[in-house]
Order: sequence, then C-alpha cells, then structure tokens
Amino acid sequence: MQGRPAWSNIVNPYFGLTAATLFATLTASAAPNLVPNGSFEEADAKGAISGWSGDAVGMTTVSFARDAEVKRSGAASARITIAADANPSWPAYVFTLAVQPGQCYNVDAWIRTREAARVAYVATDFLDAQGQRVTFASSGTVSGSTDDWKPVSVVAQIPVGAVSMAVRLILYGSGTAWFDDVTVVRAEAFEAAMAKLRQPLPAEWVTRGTTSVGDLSRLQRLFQAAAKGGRYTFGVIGGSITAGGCASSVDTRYAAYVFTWLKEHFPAAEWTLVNAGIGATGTNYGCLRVQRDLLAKAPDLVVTEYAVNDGNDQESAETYEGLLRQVLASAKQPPVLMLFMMNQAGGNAQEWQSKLGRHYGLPMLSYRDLLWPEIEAKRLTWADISPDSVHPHDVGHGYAGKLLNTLLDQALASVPTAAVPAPASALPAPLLTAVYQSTNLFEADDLKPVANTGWTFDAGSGWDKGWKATVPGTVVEFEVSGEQLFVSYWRIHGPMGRAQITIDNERGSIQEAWFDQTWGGYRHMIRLAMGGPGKHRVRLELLPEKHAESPGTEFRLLCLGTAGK
Ligand SMILES: [Ca+2]
Repeated sequence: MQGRPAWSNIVNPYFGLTAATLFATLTASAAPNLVPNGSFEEADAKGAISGWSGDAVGMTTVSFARDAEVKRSGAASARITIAADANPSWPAYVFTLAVQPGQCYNVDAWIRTREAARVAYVATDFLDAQGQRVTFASSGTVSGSTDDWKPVSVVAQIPVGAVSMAVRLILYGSGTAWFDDVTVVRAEAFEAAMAKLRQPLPAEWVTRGTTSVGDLSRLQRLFQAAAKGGRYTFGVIGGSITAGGCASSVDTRYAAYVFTWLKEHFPAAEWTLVNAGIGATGTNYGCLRVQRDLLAKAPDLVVTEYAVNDGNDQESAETYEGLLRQVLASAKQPPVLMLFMMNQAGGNAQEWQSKLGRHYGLPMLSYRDLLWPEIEAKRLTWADISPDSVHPHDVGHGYAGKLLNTLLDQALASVPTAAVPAPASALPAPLLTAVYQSTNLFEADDLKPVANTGWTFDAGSGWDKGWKATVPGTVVEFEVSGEQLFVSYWRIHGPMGRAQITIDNERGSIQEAWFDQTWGGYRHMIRLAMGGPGKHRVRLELLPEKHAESPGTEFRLLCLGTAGK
C-alpha cells in the first residue's frame, strides 16, 4: 500500500464543506446495508471480527481487536492500535465487495480516537481483476482524542476497470482508533442521474444555455494546430466550483469533461490541465493572480468561472475585464470561454459579465439558463444538482462540463479547410476600463513594511500566510504604486477585530475581520481608489473596537494588490 496523498491536499482549506452532505437527498433510506457485520457484533471462534480482515501492510507495531468496552452500538466495535512509529503506513480493517463500473455507493462510518497522532478515516479502494488498485476515495479524518463518535462518509463511484471495492477502516500514525456502524449503500437515484448525463443534452437546453457562440476563430485555430499534434495546456480559473466543490473526485469536475473532450478529439496532441480555481474569491483577486496562477503556464484554451462569486455590477465587471484582457493578450492568444454558474436562487452575475463577453466576441455558456427553467418547471430540483446553496455535485458539474463541450463540438464542426489567421495583436478598446489589465500582487511574504510598530509576519499554513496584529494601536505601513489598491484580509467567525486603512493619510476605511457565518473563513478583498497614479503610502492600524460577538481583536492582512500606473 503506497501513494496516498498528503492530507492538506484532500481537505480544501478554502471552503468549509465536506463530502458528508453529498447525495444525502439522493440516497433512498430503504436501501440495504451491503456490509454484513458493519457493527462488529459477530466474532469468530478466536474472538476476531467476522467478515473483516486486519491488514497490517507490513507494520509490526499495529494490533487489531474486537473491542467490547468502547462501542457506539450493540456490544462491540473494531479497534486498531499502533505503537509509536516514525514511518507509519495505512493499516486497516478491510471488507471487500464485488462492484461494477458506473455504480455509486454511500459509505458511512463512525470513528473515535485516542491520542491519534495523525488521522483515522475510511477509504474505498477500487480494485481490478488482478487486485491492483485503480483509484480510491477517502472520507474526512478524525485526529487526537475525541470525546464522542464522529461520523465520516465516502461517496464511492466505481471507475472503469474496477471489479471490487475494498472498504478500509484506516489508522495512519500512532494511537488508537475505534470504528463502528459501517454502512455501504447503493445510491441508485444518483446512478440514474449520472446515467441520464451520459445522454446528449436536449437541443432546446443547449440553445438556451448558449448565451453567445461568439467568435470561434481562436478555437478553430487551436483545433487546426492540435490536429497535427504538439503540447497544449487547458486552463480554468474561477472560484470554489472551479476548484472542485462539491464534485466527489477530480474526474467529475466540469473541467475534467472538457479535458476529456480535448484528449478524445485530438489524440495526437498532448494535453495538460491547469486548475487555477480558488474558493471564495472573485475577479478582484483573479485579475491580480491570473498571471501567476494561470498565464505563467501559457494556456492554449481558458475557461473563466466567476458568475457566482462576483457581484452583478460594474465594479466587478471592471476587474473581470482586466482578467479577460490579460488572458486574451497572453502569449498563446488563447480562446476564452465564459461559464456562468448560479446559486440556489437562480442568481448570478451574467447580466454584467455577458456585456464583456459580447464586447470581446467570447463564447458564453450559462449553466443557469440551461437548468433553471427545469427547476422552475419542477422537472428538476436544486438537490438534483447541488448538496448546498451554491456548489454543484457530480451531476451539476456534469451538466456544466457537457454544456461547455457542446460549444467545442460546434467550433470543431465549423473549422474551415483554409488556415485560420492569428488574432489581431492589439485588443479592442476596453468596454469599461483597461486599468485592471496591468496589476501587481504582493502576497504577505512579498510585503516589506516601511514602518511597523507591532505587526508580525505569520507563515500560517501557507495558504493563509499574513501580517498579523492583535494589540490595538499597532500600525504597519507599506509603499505601493498604482491607481487602485486591493487589500485582502482573513474574515472568520473567531477572535477577530477591526483595522483602519488609510492611503497617504487620507481616505480612511474601517475593515471588519469578524464574520457572522460559521462555514469557514475566507479571503475578503476590498478595492480602494488611491487618488491618482504613482507612489502611495498604505497604513493599517489595529483598532480597539470590535464586533460585540468577537472574543478578540486579531487582524490578518493576506495580500495587497495594485492596478494601473
Ligand atoms: Ca457495534
């Protein structure tokens, strides 16, 4: 057993959602549990758990036992104990069942831990006829010492090539973990929804979901080149939907549908996917980071997804225009497809964003217009496509991916025999402004204060590195150049305070780092006019005032950005 990734790569730090809520609404409660001894009540003649085997994966410091003292239900649970070990592996209680590709299972279990140095969790390994692992899926994890049982779940979609699924109750690292009440249930309603997705989208849906076909010449030029082979990069940039929420795997995200389409239609070419999605961020951060996160990889084709995270207003459209201009003018002059997702109310920012798409002749696809009429007509429910208020699960991602692919089909069918000329080197005049085409991003570790009376750099977990203050009255100052300033700071339901931001000792703005929602923290970003081009001094002072419900006064500056000259 090898090759399980680091946990920080699985638990997305940018949004607080887990797979636990996935498909809850699609699971028939009457479906039978396919694990015969999931409560570990039955023991064999030697007292070991019937039907399950302990897989030590070569470790000598692991022990397995049926525990009659600690149990969530009935008379016993399954216990794994690992003595201190510097090189842990993934020992597990294992139950294997026969499966078929295309099936979907909800796997649920309860875990308790005591002094678990790393993590306990449940994984499903999908095995081929030779017993080799094709791929796997993992639940959330439990660590340390818990007071009570914690539920975990895995959505197991059986991939092509798998003939069996091994349900593994894993303790990784030293300590003790108990497992009880393991259930494995077929999610047949979900399977039916995914089967329907394998059919072509109805023509009427595609028509209304295609906001604009746009100018296909950049796509046609790419297709002419890719037909001859070579290396190409497909990039997506956007918020948490692009980052993957709430798809159950990398392969079921909307970007994967497009990626698969490209590989199938241009087998002579070598394709790479760059996913530049970051949850809870809009085009304000997007226009600052697009160079670093996407254009540095020289993409040949780009999809942008910001219709949920951006406001439907001119301020957001201005930064979106800056992002689009940077992509369109980048080295490969890539085609750009704009994707408009939606929230649970059928809302999005496509009214303002489509003005940009029309101005630049971009293909635009609307998931909202594809599916919202079905929801309004009650032929589809929101729960059929999403487990929360925004993020699509696999079915929703599938619809978005397939909608994008209908546009690619259309472009491919219309590729002319003569070579399509390169786009004009100069972009059209801006619709709103070109200020955000020229940006600079200074993440916390790039920021060098020119004055500081008590703010400290905190490397955090990397993604939340910042300049932090907790003592009211402390001041930090930075020197920047440009016409517009972006300030990003961490907002969370925690001990957070307020800071006053001034530019050149004017234009004071008070920012609140306390967040009333409990789903997690996010990178809040504001934009402030700096009063003209050139150099400016930005000053942050931690204030003594705070929100009444906040237990502290912390402020965490994540980055500064500038736009314009
Ligand atoms: Ca039990």
